Parts: sequence; structure tokens; C-alpha cells
Amino acid sequence: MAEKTFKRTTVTTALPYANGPIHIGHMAGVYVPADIYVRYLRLRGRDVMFVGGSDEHGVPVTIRARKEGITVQEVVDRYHNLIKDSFERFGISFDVYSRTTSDTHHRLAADFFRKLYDEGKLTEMESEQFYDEQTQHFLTDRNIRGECPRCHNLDAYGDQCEKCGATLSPEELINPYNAETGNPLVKRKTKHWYLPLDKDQPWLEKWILEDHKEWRPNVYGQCKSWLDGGLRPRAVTRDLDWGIPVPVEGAEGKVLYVWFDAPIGYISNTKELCDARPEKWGKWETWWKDEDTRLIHFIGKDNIVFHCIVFPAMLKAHGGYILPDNVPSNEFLNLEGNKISTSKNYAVWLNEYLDELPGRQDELRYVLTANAPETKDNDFTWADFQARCNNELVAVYGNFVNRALQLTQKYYEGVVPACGELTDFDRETLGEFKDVKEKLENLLENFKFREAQKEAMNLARIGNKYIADSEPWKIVKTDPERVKTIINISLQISANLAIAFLPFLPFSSERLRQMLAMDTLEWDRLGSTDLIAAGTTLPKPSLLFSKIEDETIQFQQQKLADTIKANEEANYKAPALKETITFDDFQKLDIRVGTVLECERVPKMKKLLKFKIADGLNNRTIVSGISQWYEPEQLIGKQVLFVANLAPREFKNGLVSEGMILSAENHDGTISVTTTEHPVKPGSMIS
Ligand code: B3M
Ligand code: ZN
Repeated sequence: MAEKTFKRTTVTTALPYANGPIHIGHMAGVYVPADIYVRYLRLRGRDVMFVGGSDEHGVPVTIRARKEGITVQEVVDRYHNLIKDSFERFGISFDVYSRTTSDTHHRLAADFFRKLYDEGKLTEMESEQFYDEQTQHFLTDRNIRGECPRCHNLDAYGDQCEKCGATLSPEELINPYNAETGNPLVKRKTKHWYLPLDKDQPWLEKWILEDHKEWRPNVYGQCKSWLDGGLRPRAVTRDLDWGIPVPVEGAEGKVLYVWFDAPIGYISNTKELCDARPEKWGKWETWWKDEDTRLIHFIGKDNIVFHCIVFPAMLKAHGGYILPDNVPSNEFLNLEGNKISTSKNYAVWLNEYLDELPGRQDELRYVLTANAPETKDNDFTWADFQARCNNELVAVYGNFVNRALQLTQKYYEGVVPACGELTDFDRETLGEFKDVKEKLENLLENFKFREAQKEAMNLARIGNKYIADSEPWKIVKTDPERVKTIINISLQISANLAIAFLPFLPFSSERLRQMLAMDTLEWDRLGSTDLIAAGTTLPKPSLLFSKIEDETIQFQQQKLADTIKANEEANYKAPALKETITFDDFQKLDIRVGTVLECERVPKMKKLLKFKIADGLNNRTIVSGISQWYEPEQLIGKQVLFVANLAPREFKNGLVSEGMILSAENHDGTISVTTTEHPVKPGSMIS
């Protein structure tokens, strides 16, 4: 099918729940790639609207409010403002960043629903929903937990299991319970309105599986499995008191399902921008109803079905809207090998990053793009962050431009020298990056940001190699004309780098532009070798990037370790009980107090400690596998509890253990030997 040309592009980004700060997983998955793409489109002179906003309804915000004992509005006000501010500080260049508690959104979403309702596009059904009789609330999928029928994870969500990835419905959960209260759930009748997705199956199959084979394999594949599984009607209302009231008589206590209202938030945000700046943006309908507009949704993989199936079905049912032309969804970014989680407070929060590593926006943008989970989950580690910053940004890109700028100061007092006769090496080098523009454009047009950034970094490698191999500092006295050419070419390459990195690293490109005394950075000039005129006077340069020190990384790693520990403490559950025994069974155990007379390690059996225990009878030897947690001398003289009538056990080195010292295993696996509250006679019995 001939590639359709569009007059403009509407780019949306998943609306983050305003139940916590934004974190690097969101940034890697959605916002950095979207920002790169939009910056690129603007550089190409394309007409683009970049839409963002906070998702302020749904269960996550109500859970946070209950947890903190504040109102939901206070939660969303706090986090909407924090997220918006973090995006701005990080250079995510939204044209609009609004919120779904806005009046415009409430009106537009309610009208959208009412139109479907009036035109009979929704089916009304009474069903049984899970209900918590104590809190007198119906539960939505997200706050129902239970045992996953597939992997038996006890904490599976009502809509999906995070452990095995299964897409679930609450009915499939074993022993469902209220995630908030832990209360068991009962079923209760309630009426809701449904989007008959089953009726949309035929056109969705054609629109996705035939007309959009170009979508990323992970997106296309997930849509295909949903379609192959057969679409079912989907409820678009909920029994909740927080959300957009259902605009139908008799629907008191019901609100629009968050996944119905949130995508409409993209449209509301567009309307707010157009209403505020009609002279620049025109009518909102142009961006959502005009076939010459290309709609692109940037999301994370857990939002694919809502953006590729549910929202398009809503738009189609409403009529008059364009459908997304592409949905370049990323997979997930993990953090130091663990899943990032707002509710578990396990993340690198963008606002904290910006506070603790000030002026390092581009370093994080660079690493998140270099490791972007574009086709599979990936992992962020602080060690890798430091390595990429120091070994790539500082040692290659920064080092190269710094040399070019410093030598211009040193040899020519900052005045750009004229370029003389080119050597074959010069021509070969210039030839290496003449098609960098075309390469970058192909990659960026196809949402391959990771590869595109690598292409830009490759240009820095070319420059770094050129100046290193030319060694101007060695010939500046013997061949000054040659050095002028080398420095001029190095400055031209530096100027190309400032342009090439513009979509990815806007902050450093702007700094480099100033250091190169360039009025503007024109994308169309990328690949040129006359970007800076001879005779231009350059200002005193500063380092484009500085090294990330070990202390910075260690501080961040410690923060995460502390969070993990705090979570373990907070979520600690004692191990399940063993089977019940009778009193007679207990009576058989002869547990006594012993005093440690001697304690030593066992050669070649590093886990073991060998004890000589005063037991009030003939003293005895006991071997215990606790050497990892104690130095032998720590235990000498201590009184410990031991099982006295356990059959002796012979170890392979001939050692015989006459009993067992009783120890407690803490939640983190550490061991603590048991003792008595005050000294007693060796051999005293425990009962
Ligand atoms: N807030 C889910 C999420 O943050 C939801 C996205 C809405 S996009 C319309 O993953
Ligand atoms: Zn599972």
C-alpha cells in the first residue's frame, strides 16, 4: 500500500497515574522515545502536537489516598504537579500537559460516553461483581488480588499476573481478596455498560493484522493474541465514588471506567491547548478528526490492548475520529534486576534524580535510550549508567569536542582556522559521515531510537579517531597549515554532532551550539562540512560532560538497597505453619540449656561450627551449620538451647554430632542462636 503522506502528526504519551512520582521506567518506556521523536519531527519542520497529561482516576490514586489518609484530590494535585514539573526539568517538550480531573475532560468524556449510549453503541448488562462487604465497595480488577490459576502466584492482579504475564479476569483468580483490606470477596449483582468489542472483531482484525503489519512485532503480536482469543464485551463503567460520573439517569454511584476516560484525556488535552492558543493550533478537531493527521501513541506494553483495540473501538463507535497510525510501545525497564514498582516505592524517581544529579538530564536520556527496552525488557543498573556516561559521553563525545575546542583556543586564540588542502585521510573521514543524516532519518522515522542514537555516537567516534590519528599537537610546529585543516574539520564534525544529538540530548547540544558560536542548529545542514565559518571567534569552552564519580553511584545503590530492606520489613510474613502435632508429640522432644565450653570451625566444611557443650551430664559435641553468622569466639561461654535426645549424626569426616542447637532464621535469612532470658544450670529442661 503506498505510504500515505500526512499534513500533521498528533503524538500522545500514556497518561501516568498521578499516584506517585514519575520514574525511569516510565521515561525509558514512553516519554524519552516520544520526546526524541517529536523533537525530530520539529527539526524536520513537520507540524506536530505533543500531548501529555496525568491520569487522575482509577484505583491506584484511591489506594494511595487511603494509605496516606488524605483525599484523592490531594493525591492527584500533589503528583500531577510533581510529574509535570519533573517532565519540564527533564526536557520532555510537551505542547500541552493537562489532567483528567479538568472540567474540559469531565465534560468531553461524559459527552463521548453519552453519544455512544444514545446511539445504542453500548450494551447494558447486569452482572455479578466482586464486593467487599466490610468496606461496602465493589472492586475493580486492579484492586482484586488472588491466586493466579496458571502459576499460583498468590498476589496476581484481577486483570493480569505480574509473575507469569497471564492476562486474567477476576473470575479466574483463586480465592480473590481485596488488595487493600485483604478481605475475602463475595459476588453481588450490579448493572454496567459494555463496549461490544466482540462486534468489532472483524474490522479490528483487518485494520491491525492486514493494514498494520508494520507495527512493532511485540505490539502486533499482542494484538494478534487478543484477537485470536476472541474479543469479549468490555465494561466501561465501574461502581466507584472517584471518577467521572456516568451521565445516565439511575447510574448514581457509578463512574466511567478509568480506561474509558483516560484515552479520551488525549483529546481533552488537545482541546484545552487549542482553546487556549487557537491562533497557533487551530481547532482541536483538526488534530483528531482530519484524515490528514497522523496519530501516534507512545505507551508501555501493559497499555497495548487499550490503545490498539479498546480506544480505536471507542473512536470508531463514536464516529468521526482518526485511528492511530502507529503505536510504538516499548517493553519494560527493570532496575538492578528487579521490577520497578511505584506501589513498592522501588524506582529511581525522576524528581529525585534531577535533585541529586543536577544538570545531568542528558546523561540519563542517553543511557535510557541506549538501553531502551524497544523489543524486549531491559535492565537499568547504576554501574552501567556510570560506565556509559564515563566511557561514551565523556571519553568519546566529550573528549573529542573538548580537544577540538581547546586546541582552537591554544593555537588560534579561539578563532576558527581556515581549512586547507584535504588529504585522503580527511576525505575518507568526511566521507564516513556524509550519509549520517539519511541514516538517522530512516531510523527515527521508524521509531528505532536506540539505533539512531548509536549512529550519532558513531559520528563522535569518527571525530575522536580523526583527531587522535591526526595528532595535531605533534605537528603544530612543523606543519601549521596541516593543523589548521585538522582543527577546522574537527570543529565541523563537532557542529554536526550538536545537530545529530539534538533530538536525544537537547541540553548538551544547546551548550555545544553556544561553544561553537552557532546561531542555530539546522537539521537540514547535517552532514555538511562548512557549518562553522573560518574566522569565527569561539568563547572559552567548558566540559560538555563530566565524569560520574563512584560516590554518586554508591549513594544511589544504597538508596535502592535500603528500599528493598524496608519493603522486606514491611511485607514480612512468617513462614507457613508446619502440620499440627499433639502434646504427646511435643513431649518427646527433650530440649535443654547448654553452656558453650568450646567452639571451633571444622576444617574443609566451612559452613560448620563444632561445639563442646556443658549439658549437666557428660558434656557433648554438637555440630551446627551457622559459621556464616558467628565467629566461634563469640559463642564461647554463651548459653544456648539444644535438642538433647536427637539421634547422633555422623558426618563424612567422622565427626559425630550429639543433638541440635536451636537457632532462629530471620526474614533476611540471617541466623540467631536461641538462649534463655537469664542464666540457668546447664542441662535445665525446656518445657
Ligand atoms: N495511566 C496506565 C499506566 O500508567 C494509564 C495510562 C493511561 S494512557 C490513556 O500504565
Ligand atoms: Zn501467574
